[in-house]
Amino acid sequence: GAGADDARYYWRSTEHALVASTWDLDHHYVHRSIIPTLHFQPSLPRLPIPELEDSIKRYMAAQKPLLGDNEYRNTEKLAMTFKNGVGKDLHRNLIELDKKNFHTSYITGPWLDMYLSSRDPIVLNFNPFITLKRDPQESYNNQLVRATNLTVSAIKFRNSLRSHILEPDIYYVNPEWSKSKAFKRFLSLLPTWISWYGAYFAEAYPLDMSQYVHLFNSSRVPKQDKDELFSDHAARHLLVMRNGHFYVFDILDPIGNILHPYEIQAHLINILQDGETVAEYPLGYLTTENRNTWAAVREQLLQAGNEESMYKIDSAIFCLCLDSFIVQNSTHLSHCMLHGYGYNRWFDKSFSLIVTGDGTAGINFEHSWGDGIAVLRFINEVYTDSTKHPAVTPRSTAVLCSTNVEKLEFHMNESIQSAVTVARQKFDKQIHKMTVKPLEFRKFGKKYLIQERMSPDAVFQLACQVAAYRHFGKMVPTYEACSTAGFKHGRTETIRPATIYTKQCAQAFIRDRKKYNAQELRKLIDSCSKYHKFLQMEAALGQGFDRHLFALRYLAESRGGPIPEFYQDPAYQYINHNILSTSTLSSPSVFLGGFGPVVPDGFGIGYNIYDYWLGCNITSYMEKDLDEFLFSLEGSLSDFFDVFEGRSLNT
Ligand code: BUJ
Repeated sequence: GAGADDARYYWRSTEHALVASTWDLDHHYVHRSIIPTLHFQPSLPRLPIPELEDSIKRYMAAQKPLLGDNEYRNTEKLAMTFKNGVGKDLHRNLIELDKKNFHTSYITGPWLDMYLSSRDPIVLNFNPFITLKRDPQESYNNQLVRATNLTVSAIKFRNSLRSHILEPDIYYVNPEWSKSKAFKRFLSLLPTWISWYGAYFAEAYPLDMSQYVHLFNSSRVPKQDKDELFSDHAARHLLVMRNGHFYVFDILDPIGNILHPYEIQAHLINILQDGETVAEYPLGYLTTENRNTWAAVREQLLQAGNEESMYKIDSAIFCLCLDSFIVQNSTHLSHCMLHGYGYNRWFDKSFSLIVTGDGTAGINFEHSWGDGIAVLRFINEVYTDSTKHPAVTPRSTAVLCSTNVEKLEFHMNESIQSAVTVARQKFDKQIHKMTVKPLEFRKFGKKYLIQERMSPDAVFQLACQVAAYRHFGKMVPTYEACSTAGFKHGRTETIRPATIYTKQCAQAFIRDRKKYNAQELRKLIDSCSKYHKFLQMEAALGQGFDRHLFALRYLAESRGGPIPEFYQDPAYQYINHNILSTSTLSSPSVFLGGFGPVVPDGFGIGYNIYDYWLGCNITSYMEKDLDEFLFSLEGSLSDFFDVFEGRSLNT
């Protein structure tokens, strides 16, 4: 391992010397938290298992707007039979099991299993992306400079995490004083078994930090029927992809210090110069395959003598993709980050940092190991650190002294080559079917809605419901992701934004447009907003119904007995066929984000509500429908604006 041996560098300007001399130990961390990273972990509350009675009630309430009277009655009958029979038994079992697994949550195992057992390609179906804003100093967006700076900051994040000096994730209700140093000192003095309560009394909610172990040095490995998560935290190398070629170099020395940024930069220059033409058989395509197909080809790769190279890919700290093209517009950007051209990605990696030719940067992540909150935290820290404390400047071009980059060469045979060709053909076909389009709505944003005493999230969700009602002529199953990271090993719960209130509102805005005045419509929006806020709170507290019913079904399956009739109800299957799959995140460092539809006839809706506007980015396999949906969505939002302003609707 090469350390930061300054004697081996030549500098072209005094600025380099300045940067180099300040490259001391403190530059190995993003910060040094007063509170240790895992301080709250032992005293985090456990994810509650809702009462079965409550879950059934919530389930029936969510079914109501989706079903006709007869279907509803039938579903109700099945639900009652389940609740009083086999469901009761399963629920009791689930509670017993949960008591025996005090270290985790009831959903952790089943949810991970759900991801790892799915045989669908992970690209488009599971991996989301999040794109960073550009560096505010335009010259720092040079691809090499930005890739170096982001990489160094990412490694600093990793070092902080490993040294337990990364600030724990905390959700602050009153950030002013509970974020103060004095309060943090106080919390750090509390013993870990009680620390959570200390924070709780100040309305600061510590979040689960368990997912971060899989952020670095990790990969999903394809296996027949069920994939595995692999990590090797001892590995010190970075994986870099360029035009489908694979390169690795040690980015940490044996005691964990980051290589000198100039050395990292020199390695990246070396890679950029080497990988100029696209690899003949880019193995990255294989990670876009059906998982069983990929698992079989992987076996062949191992047998053909590629064990060491595969290990280097899987154990690398993370994957840096240096793309060779320039981003044209935000649609092109979404395509690039969500799936790229296939050859320059390794979708199995826990995450890949992608930097395009013009220095646009984003993350594509594998979803089984963790959720949006952890990835977003990482992105925020990396963005802030790389822009406030950049490791290299646009003028610092180190003269090459890069001897430690290894290009991975693979032994191929005809069968492997044809597997790559087939994967490529399937991938190309699939991505061409997918459309993605953004929408910016400028008439109002968060500030306006709060002033109108509306929940911003509820208003956006309602706009989707009204648009869907107009588009499909009925209410459709809708999923909104909600984090349950407030609990030990919590993951997510589903909010169901299609409700009897949103149905009534949708009918008023679409079907009975002429019948209501602005005041009446406002009242309808208001009830939707209140109910949505309530559902949101329930979900965040682990009091939804989706995960509970999912876990009971999982238990029934793992017992090997018959699947209860309740789950075979077409209505149960329908509500889980989420035509609208939605997720939001808000962050000052994020420019764009998105994910694929979860059903062939649906939309994947990523959105964010900013202070003075709101935006969303929607994916679909039906281009014409997407255009119409976007048109309706904008129309609904404009209608709401008219209502808020006291104007009657245009007809
Ligand atoms: O629900 C879950 O358990 C996980 C969900 C799954 N699903 C995506 C299917 C809902 N995963 C997440 O929610 C993580 C998603 C991370 C990406 C979110 C993208 C948000 C984009 C906001 C930016 C839009 C701005 C547009 C401006 C024109």
